Amino acid sequence: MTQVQLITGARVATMAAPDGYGLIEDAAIAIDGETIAWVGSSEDLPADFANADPLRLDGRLVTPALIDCHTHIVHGGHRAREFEMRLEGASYEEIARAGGGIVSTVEATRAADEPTLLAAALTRADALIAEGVSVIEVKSGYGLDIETELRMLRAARAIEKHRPVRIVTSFLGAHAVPKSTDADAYIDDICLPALVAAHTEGLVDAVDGFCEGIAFSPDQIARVFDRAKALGLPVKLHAEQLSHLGGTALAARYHALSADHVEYATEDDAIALAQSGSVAVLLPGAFYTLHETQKPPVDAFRSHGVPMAVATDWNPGSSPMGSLLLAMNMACTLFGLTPAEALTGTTRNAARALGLTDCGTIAPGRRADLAIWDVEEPAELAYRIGVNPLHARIFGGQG
Ligand code: DI6
Ligand code: FE
Repeated sequence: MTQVQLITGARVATMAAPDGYGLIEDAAIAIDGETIAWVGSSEDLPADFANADPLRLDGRLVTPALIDCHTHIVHGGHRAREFEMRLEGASYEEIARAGGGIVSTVEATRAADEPTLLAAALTRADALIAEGVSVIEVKSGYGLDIETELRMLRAARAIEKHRPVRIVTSFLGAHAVPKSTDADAYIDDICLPALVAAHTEGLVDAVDGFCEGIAFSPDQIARVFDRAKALGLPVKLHAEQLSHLGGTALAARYHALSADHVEYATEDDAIALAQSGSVAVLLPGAFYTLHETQKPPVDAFRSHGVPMAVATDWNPGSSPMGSLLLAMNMACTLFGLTPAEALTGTTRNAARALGLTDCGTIAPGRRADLAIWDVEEPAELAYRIGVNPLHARIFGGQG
């Protein structure tokens, strides 16, 4: 990789304006080390940034590099049989209650050592990086015992030692109740000690949970969140995915970074998220895979000013989807986002959903994490299905 210092002849979607793309025509971007030093119209480029050998882009579009703010890319095995069962008529909940679903991935993940988990995760990270992704959030939650939860998080952290990408971890011990265990006992005896051990090892950037009839109640999640707060960790929640249980309101009470899925969220939930400053993370891959019909309340999010992000939710059960561009397309076609909202959702608002303030827009002082696309219009990124127009990616100033 080579150091890039000046980009010229670009069409830049800064994503830094309050609405829309923040487009600059015939733009230049000056980079100092890992950081954006200047962005603007080429004719205004200060003389000190002039460079005899710029990277000339011939009108290509530059956006912030994409951010996938909700994934489960560290896991063992796959669930193709479950896919078949659903097509034969079984529901996600029925499969979960019959011992399939998340619990079957738990078995495969427990059986995998760290190098095996890492190798599979690197393949998945590569698919995202190939689409211009620079930050990937990765969750635990397929261990459900202390040792495997820690192993998953170690594998997640190791990704960035092997690839030019930034990893943000979430501890998701409260993801499912292990077979023949009581949910409350699991929280006390395994989930909370695992969280403390993982935090002590520096493996946790945020704490997540699955608040659902087939997983944990709001009261149980609240106990996990209380421990997170005591450790000084931010929280987020899988909330209102399959039913309305009050997870979104709970997340808002804890000033969560985000509430994710939120298909069954109400207008009151939207108001609560707006007041807490939490991001609504939309996951159309799970909605599509599970043949869901209840759409997230996008109009209420808009009217109450809730920032919306879009992510893959890449996991082996409800969203075996390795394309963030496809998630953007689905967020538009299935949930009615505009292409500008979808791109905001995988850049600026995705950074916010991870509590990151140094990326997600193209502005002086932000990290030089950029995606260069062979497209004319920013809307093209969400428009095509299964087409990857990435020309190049710059990560921390290196291209
Ligand atoms: N909701 C999801 O979409 C994933 N986890 C969750 O809580 C699904 C995980 C899986 O089915 O393996
Ligand atoms: Fe998820």
